Amino acid sequence: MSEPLVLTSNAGAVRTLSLNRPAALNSFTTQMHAELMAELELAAGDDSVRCVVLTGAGRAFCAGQDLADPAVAPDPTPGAAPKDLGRMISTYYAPLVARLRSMPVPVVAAVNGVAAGAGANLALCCDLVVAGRSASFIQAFTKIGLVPDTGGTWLLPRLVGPARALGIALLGDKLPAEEAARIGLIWQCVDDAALPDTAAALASKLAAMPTRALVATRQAMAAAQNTDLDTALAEEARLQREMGNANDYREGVEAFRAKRAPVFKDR
Ligand code: T3D
Repeated sequence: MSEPLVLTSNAGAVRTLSLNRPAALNSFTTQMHAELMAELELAAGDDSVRCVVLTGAGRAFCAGQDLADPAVAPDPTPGAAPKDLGRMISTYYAPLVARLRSMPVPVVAAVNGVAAGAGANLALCCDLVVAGRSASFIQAFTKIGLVPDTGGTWLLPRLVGPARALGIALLGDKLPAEEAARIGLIWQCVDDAALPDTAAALASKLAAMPTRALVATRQAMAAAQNTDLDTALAEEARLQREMGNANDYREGVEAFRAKRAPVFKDR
């Protein structure tokens, strides 16, 4: 039997998913898409999982679309019909972004090496991105005549502002992890050797927090990017009403008043 293209492991309430095509820098085939989506669905539906970590096996995080895949590689035969890349995006990459952005638990990207093309934006879709110092982010699309996908056009300007976003996307240059952290593209850059422990500690911390409040915070912040202040204030009131009715709020306040650590259970 062939090896899974997404490896899974559990540590307490944290599930780690590792993209596993190291010889091709974990670039996406349709099979890897299917396995990743299936694992994300499993994690989403499993109440014992309170945080997901996404990483890559080997020296890369993910090099984006597998450019050797006959489904997308241009056919060199003169007169051959072009491949429908729009279909690839709407069938695979767009649902992947939607799945990640609607996960019922926080998702941490542990970027262990190069993250290029759709691989870069896959990482940036996650709630917190921590990268090893030797990692880099490359909006490789323009280098091969494409536009950013996997949410890049939406994410980049929101993360680093329109001027930097356009420069990063137009030039497609390698952005080292340290620079990515400095300009606010990612949460943190750490020494390579410290990446696994740093990501694990971050994920354990998130797993022990009130999951519903974390997820509602993600959704509210994303929604507020496209609304006016009055709409954002109304949404905050709606969400706070919802949070106020949940067990985690009662537990949080009780624990604070009793000067003990809270035990959050809602999901
Ligand atoms: O097409 C559609 O469906 C539309 C959707 C598009 C989404 C996208 O992601 S488009 C962008 C696709 N990705 C890229 O353009 C990145 C291509 N890769 C690179 O530019 C470089 O490999 C890296 C900068 C990522 C890393 O460079 P380096 O020097 O560290 O490694 P390398 O030697 O280039 O690659 C190592 C191996 O991985 C090599 O194979 P080999 O020669 O050892 O057998 C290389 O071919 C393979 N590899 C790397 N990236 C890909 C890949 N194989 C297939 N597809 C890749 N994307």
